[in-house]
Amino acid sequence: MIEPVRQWVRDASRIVVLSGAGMSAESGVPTFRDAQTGLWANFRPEELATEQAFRANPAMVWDWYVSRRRMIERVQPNAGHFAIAAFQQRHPGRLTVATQNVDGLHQRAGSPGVLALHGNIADDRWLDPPRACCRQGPVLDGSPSRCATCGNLRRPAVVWFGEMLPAAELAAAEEAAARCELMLVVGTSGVVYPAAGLARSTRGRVVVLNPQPSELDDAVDAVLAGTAAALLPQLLEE
Ligand code: BJW
Repeated sequence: MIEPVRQWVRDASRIVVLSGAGMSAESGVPTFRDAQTGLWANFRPEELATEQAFRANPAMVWDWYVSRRRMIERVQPNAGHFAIAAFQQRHPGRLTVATQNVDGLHQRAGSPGVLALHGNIADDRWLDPPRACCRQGPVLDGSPSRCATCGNLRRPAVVWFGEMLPAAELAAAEEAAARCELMLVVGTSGVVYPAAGLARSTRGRVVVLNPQPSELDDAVDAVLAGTAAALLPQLLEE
């Protein structure tokens, strides 16, 4: 099946890559719903990646993000990230990356204009709208920094369940999806919306790249059963 998809890549003047956690699995970043270690092994993402979970136990959730940040700093983009970035450099303006990943690996591989739909784990922001008094205090005992005056907490600048995606990135991704001739859906279970909806809304061809079945398989033109680092170089390199 790979040769027809290679031909679709050659024919398409506008391509979208919609990536999920499996994109970074071969860099050593655990996926969400396969993770066997850490908090993901004991909590469902819907229980942990929420404002309510952070407010109920800020130290636990913050500590989990600190450990993930440290892990991500130590890993490198893989052959899949690099194949996408090299294609974009050879064909400026032809391929847009919309990613659910917060790890920054597409950007570190050299992809320009990445649409980071769920934010960036390296950044943080105020939990409540900042007041005049809000100044970042020291990080103590692994707990998030808080304003010494009003107690407002710093939190990771990622998108938790029940929160809006960044409006500009989502609008740009929706426009790219609406206009593309080919969408490569790489390494996502396809259960989280509105990101998964991008694959269902495009009128272009849609191809899933995933070693396991995903929720989107019923809605697409082809499924390539394989990994991101193995398949993307075969599809995108000339
Ligand atoms: C490989 C591989 C290899 C492994 N190569 N592949 C419509 C219907 C139903 C529900 C909703 C809906 N619209 C909105 C909702 C609610 C909710 C939602 O989607 N819920 C569902 C769970 C039912 N969505 C939201 O709340 C979103 N916000 C929103 O809609 O705002 C509007 C609104 C506000 C208020 C009220 C109502 C509406 C926000 C979603 C935020 C998701 N956040 C997280 C955490 C980010 C921060 C962090 O990192 O900590 O994002 S959760 C987690 O899931 C993370 C991921 O980006 C996301 C998707 O996971 P992903 O990437 O698919 O990973 P996995 O692990 O699930 O899958 C990995 C895949 O890789 C697997 O298939 C493997 O086989 C594969 N694989 N190795 C290729 N080598």
